[in-house]
Amino acid sequence: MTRNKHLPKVVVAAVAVALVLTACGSSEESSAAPADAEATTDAGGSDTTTESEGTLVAVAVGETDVNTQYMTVDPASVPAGTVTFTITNEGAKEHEFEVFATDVLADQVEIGDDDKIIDPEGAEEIEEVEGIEGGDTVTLTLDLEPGHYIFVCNEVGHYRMGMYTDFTVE
Ligand SMILES: [Cu+2]
Repeated sequence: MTRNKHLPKVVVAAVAVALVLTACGSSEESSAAPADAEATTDAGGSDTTTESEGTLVAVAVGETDVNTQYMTVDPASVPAGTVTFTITNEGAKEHEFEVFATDVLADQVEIGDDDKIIDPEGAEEIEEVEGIEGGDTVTLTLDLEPGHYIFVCNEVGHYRMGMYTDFTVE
């Protein structure tokens, strides 16, 4: 993925979130997903300035063709602490971003009859951002402990078509 073009977007998105939080009344219809995401910053989350973003990670999701989809993450390994994900939907379909803490590798998750994943035994669902529409970019800030994580999109069939990735917190 292109690295450089994500950096300005991160800043813009963070500023946009800060403005929404400050203004506290803007009637933008598109604020649902980012607001949900932002609300989950518990550890150290009292600080809403851009200084609390921590390590920046770029996630891209999209469709390669009708049978193939992707989820990429850069970098795939970060130090423990605050991590801000900028999730860009490069495709046309609606996607989601689910974060699980689990030892199971991203490509080893069982798929159920409904063509969605079955949460791995012992996996802890850390966060879920739904409804990321084509062309949208959302940010998600989490406080992550060391361990192995997987990210998946659990729209019907999307995991099977490749929309998952591993992530490590050192
Ligand atoms: Cu998807």
